[in-house]
Amino acid sequence: MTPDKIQPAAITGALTAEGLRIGIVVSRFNQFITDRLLAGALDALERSGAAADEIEVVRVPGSFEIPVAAKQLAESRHLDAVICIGCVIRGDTAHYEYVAGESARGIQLAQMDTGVPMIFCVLTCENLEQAIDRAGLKMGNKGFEAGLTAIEMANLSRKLSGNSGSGAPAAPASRRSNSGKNSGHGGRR
Ligand code: INI
Repeated sequence: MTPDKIQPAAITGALTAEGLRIGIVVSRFNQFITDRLLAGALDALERSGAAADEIEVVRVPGSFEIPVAAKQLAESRHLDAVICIGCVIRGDTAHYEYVAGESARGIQLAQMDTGVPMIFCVLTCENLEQAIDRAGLKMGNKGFEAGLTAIEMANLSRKLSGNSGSGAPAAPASRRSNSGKNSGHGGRR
């Protein structure tokens, strides 16, 4: 006879955005696409109960610039999550590889440095058609998915860091200037 399997309860993040502070960094490059992703993200946040004045939108020139803005935004505004929106489309040269790769790498570094969940909503497409399909056509809207992911991760992060909600205190300056060594939320909230 096999022993009963244990079923530990999983810690999960709720899908309600009430009381969350969310940042969105959006690239102007391929703005035809990124504006639609932004609209999808805002739709997800609004329908989940987010307040307009708790959402901070920042625009940057291209996907390459997203990481530094996302990091600064997360650190200075005490956000629960940051959605990073961009669109990289392959061209004739290797430029695409550098922009897409460094954007992804930088966003990951930013979230590990700050401890603030950063949602990767940078499309990396072979052509414009693929991008359009992911910005509200055949493949849905990846911005909407990113909005939901931000909400889940923000709530999960609050639980894991033992913080139940609003009123996040500023991270002490000493910690902020020491980013990279601060692997968690630390004094951020
Ligand atoms: N930026 C993008 O967001 N998508 C692209 O497809 C792209 N391409 O192909 O060049 C792009 N380049 C600009 C880049 O992000 C920087 O803004 C630029 O290199 C200045 O640092």
